[in-house]
Amino acid sequence: MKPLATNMQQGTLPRNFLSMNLKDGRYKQKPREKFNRPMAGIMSDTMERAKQAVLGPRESDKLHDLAKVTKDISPDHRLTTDYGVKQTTHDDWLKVASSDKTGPLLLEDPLGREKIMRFDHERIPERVVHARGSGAFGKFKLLEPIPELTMAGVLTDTSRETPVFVRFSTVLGSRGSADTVRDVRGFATKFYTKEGNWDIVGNNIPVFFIQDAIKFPDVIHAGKPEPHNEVPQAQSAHNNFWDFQFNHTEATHMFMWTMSDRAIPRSFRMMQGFGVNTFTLINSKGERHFAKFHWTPELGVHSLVWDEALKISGQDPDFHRKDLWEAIANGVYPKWKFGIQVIPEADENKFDFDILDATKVWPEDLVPVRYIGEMELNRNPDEFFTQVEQIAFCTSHVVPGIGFSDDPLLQGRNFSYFDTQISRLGVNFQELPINRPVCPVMNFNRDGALRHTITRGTVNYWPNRYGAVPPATLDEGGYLEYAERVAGIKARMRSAKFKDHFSQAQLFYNSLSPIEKAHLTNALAFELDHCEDPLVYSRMAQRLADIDFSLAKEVHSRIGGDPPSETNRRPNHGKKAPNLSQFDFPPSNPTIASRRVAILVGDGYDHYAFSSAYAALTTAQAVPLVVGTKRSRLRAANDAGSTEPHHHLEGLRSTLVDALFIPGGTESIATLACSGRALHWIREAFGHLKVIGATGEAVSLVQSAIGLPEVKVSGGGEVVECLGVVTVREVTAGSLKEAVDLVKGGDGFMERFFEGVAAHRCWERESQGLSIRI
Ligand code: HDE
Repeated sequence: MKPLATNMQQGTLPRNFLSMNLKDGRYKQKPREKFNRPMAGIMSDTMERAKQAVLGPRESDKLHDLAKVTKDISPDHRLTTDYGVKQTTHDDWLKVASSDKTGPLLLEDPLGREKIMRFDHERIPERVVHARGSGAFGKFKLLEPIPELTMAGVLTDTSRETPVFVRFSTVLGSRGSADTVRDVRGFATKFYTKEGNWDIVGNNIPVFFIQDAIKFPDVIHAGKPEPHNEVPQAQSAHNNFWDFQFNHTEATHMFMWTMSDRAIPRSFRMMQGFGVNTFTLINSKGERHFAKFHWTPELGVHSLVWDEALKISGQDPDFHRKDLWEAIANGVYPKWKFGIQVIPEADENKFDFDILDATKVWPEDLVPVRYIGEMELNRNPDEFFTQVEQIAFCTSHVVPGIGFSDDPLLQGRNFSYFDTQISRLGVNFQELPINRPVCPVMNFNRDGALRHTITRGTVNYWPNRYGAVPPATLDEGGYLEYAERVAGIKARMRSAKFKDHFSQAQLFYNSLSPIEKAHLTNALAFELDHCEDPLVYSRMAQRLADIDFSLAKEVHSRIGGDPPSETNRRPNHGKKAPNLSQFDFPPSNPTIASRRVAILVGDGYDHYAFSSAYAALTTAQAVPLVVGTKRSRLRAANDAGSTEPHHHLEGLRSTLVDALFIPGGTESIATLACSGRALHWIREAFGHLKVIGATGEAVSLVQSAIGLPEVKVSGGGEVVECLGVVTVREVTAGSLKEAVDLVKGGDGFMERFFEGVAAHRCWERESQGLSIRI
């Protein structure tokens, strides 16, 4: 983002506007970092941050650790080979040549060979799933200790700040696929605790497709591109995925979640995270409880709308990656509350579902979530490959006080993650800087490809004549293996309760709001429309009748095929549970910080309205993006100022912003009114339920672009808000300046506009059937 000052210098601000804002320390503006920074910017910024990493008191143990291996590039450095010898060129292979003839290249050239051969081997295998992702550093703070449940220091010591790294991802797509596809999102957290690394390798959906790990290759093969032609990329909308869903009934609950809006999040920062599997907590008395882990975002849970998600996949495939980066760079750090659900060991069999079944939630009316901590992400990576790509999570990484359960999915995962890291990164993957614990590591694991720790001493085995590296006692913090009594027959089977595959699919569907149900119906109709085999989509319509017959009928009417039979259907039990609908998770503090707001202008725009809105948005830590009829400098009406837009109308699309503001100005509005693209901007933003603000002449432009008599607009100096369209025709100082108080519910133009932006979307438009005209 351009710094506030640049725009401020461009014209005269409304009197008292800035002084009033900036006196209020709450909205002190942090310097903005442009996403595509020039090289010089990167160097000085990285150097500064690396310096801070070494010296600064705010940096964590992990960042101190990383600083030891972090280098900065600078103009003071000179080019060398990897073996350290200075070189005189970046550009020319050693060759037999003269000034008038270029001859053959010499194999002798160590610089040329090193450069090309290093490049040839730059790629490592991408993750078999979750290949596409991005991540950030942060900290975890415990707010309420739980020593009665666990002895884990990270969950008992409130004086600690535990460094974390979080990687978010999609599941099905390859590393270069688009961010906004319909898919589950990974939410994997590595806690660098004083007792070793603890990884919660979770998703943004609380259940999974399968109950037993042995089914994982099948569910993934079915979802990935089909084997004969390798299409489609990063999509579940194809025959094989839905064929599997029909034949594998335990996936029913999960596919209902992936067809819901949870699978198209607005931002990684606006998703929940779930450990999914059942873990255990062990206290210092050796008592054990079953536990599930939850992350709940402070910003609330919000999604894209499907048409928007589809378009963003083409318009900005890095949308989520940039969103996370931009928010952190702008100092608007995303936060999540950390919660636990706990069931005492003695109550394991008291529920009508098996608490070790990962296709089931623990309904929150039966087992409430207790929020005990919070996590903040506050630092972008320095280098993507060595941090986001090389981070290696393992569900088996737990610390004393945290353990596994007999959840058959978790048990299999504990094997799989360690195995996959060995093939992806090599046997010494835990030595990589991003994976190294912040506590001492010592054992007799040795050698292997790319070992780089040098361990001195004459023995590498136990027991040894020196008694070197003895095991830790429990008092010294040794991991306590919970002495679980296990009895049974050796057999390939699951407990009886695992056989119920439909009750919670119904519970989830029943708990959604009407809008979410409509979106889920649309998603199923979209996906099954992409299946060419009538057997696949006809069977799926019948399967939906096991969840809800009206849903099955509606989807069938859109996709065709054999109609679902009413006689064979499973009755819907009608029960609901709290906190399954994402509407149950509004923001804890409504804010417009980090929301992207486009300001549409042409030459002759109303400078007063423009600069008031720009300043108010900046002060509120939103991201104002000036979108002009062209990107070269535009002048305001009466030469009151000028602005250099961030984008032109073709360069940025309405899909990439959260809201739209259009200041008046006769000439500017006349130009915008003649531009099909500008009209599409307004219609599309309206169709995607985004809040639109307009002042002066822009009011009529918005009115005619939308063309709906239901949308009432201002006729004079009064501020009118109708269906998320906020207008004032006669702009006075009074109508704009209240913006500082943001979402406090006043009557000023900016307050009403901000309220709408903070609410994410105007759902009323959709419930009135006014949004599907694009
Ligand atoms: Fe994963 N999963 N998974 N998974 N998973 C991987 O590990 C696997 C499952 C999840 O950002 C792989 O490092 C099996 C559930 C995330 O690096 C692999 C089973 C949940 C990530 C693997 C599951 C997840 C992975 C691929 C069934 C939600 C990305 C690369 C038993 C709780 C982590 C890698 C990152 C990654 C195996 C099921 C979440 C192959 C066998 C359930 C967030 O090891």
